[in-house]
Amino acid sequence: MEMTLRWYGKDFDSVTLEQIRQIPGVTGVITTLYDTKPGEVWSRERIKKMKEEVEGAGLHLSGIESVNIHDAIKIGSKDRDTYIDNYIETLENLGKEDIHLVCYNFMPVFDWTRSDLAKERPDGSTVLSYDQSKVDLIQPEAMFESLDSKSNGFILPGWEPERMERIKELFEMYKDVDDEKLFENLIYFLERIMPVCEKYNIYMAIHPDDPAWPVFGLPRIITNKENLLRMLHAVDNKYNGVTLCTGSLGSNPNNNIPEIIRALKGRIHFAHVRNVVYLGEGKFDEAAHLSSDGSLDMYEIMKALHDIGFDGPIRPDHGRMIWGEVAMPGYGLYDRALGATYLNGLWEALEKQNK
Ligand code: DNO
Repeated sequence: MEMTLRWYGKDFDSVTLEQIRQIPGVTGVITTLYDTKPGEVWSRERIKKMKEEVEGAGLHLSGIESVNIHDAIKIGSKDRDTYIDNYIETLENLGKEDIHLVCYNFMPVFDWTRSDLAKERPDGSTVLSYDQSKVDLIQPEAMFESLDSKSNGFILPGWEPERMERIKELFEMYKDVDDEKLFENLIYFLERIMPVCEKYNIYMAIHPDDPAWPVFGLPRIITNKENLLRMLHAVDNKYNGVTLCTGSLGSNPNNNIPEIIRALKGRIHFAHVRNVVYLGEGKFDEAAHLSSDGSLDMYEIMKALHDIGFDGPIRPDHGRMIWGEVAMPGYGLYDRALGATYLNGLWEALEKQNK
């Protein structure tokens, strides 16, 4: 296991590589070229520069989150092959620069969705929160405006303004795409990219849908154990793998995360570990990483990862906003550093117990 932190790049993140380097036990960074658009080819020069910057700070570039997928690929429109060709070129350039992990998602239109970016908890910290009954009352455009106005001036991943400008058009394009169609389009994409992944040893790690159910009537297919296994079996290649995100899967209490981890043995290439407080159907708050602060048992989760021999990058996920920090919601330094330290502590205990 390699403990990492997500970093958006110095033009987009309030956290610096120097700060990340000082979190005990964090040796890697998961990053991206945040100003590229889905469908664009990432040049080898830019990838090289990004890698040098991370390595220059004494850290390892452990993987990319995300290389986003153009909607044409998800919709399966006529021009999808052009965008898949571009994606393949990006993968080639990453491979040539010795980068071997790519996290992506296959959620239509939006990436993750929340109804509140700064819900106050009793201790005065603020967290991201979701309430389906609130989401049911708003239109996607209004949702974007409300999230954008509360993002502390940061561009939220998956909620880029350019994408939101086209929101009506995008919904229209998805009108004939149901779960099965979306699944077929995912498989088509994976089959086309597997040869380049094999050639350059690039592990693809799909991120689960967040929350783990359809939002705004759009299909969502990476939501539970059955769907994850279906997708892994459909393209039964070790390079077709998963980002095990405990918070996304954990938004649905029917998902037993340790059981899912065991079922996905060998195909989890990246782990996002965080806690959520389940508040009733379609309703949850994010929480500190500690088991006692939320509904998930972090010891059992780390134990399952340890038991299956997980050896990929792991990262604390969304943190609470604490100690007056102003940062991208979910991505401040302080609470994620606490999370990393806690997860490292659990891991050390598991290692020693199993010696
Ligand atoms: C949210 C993240 C997601 C994730 C993408 C992966 O904070 O977990 O935005 O990076 O879904 O493509």
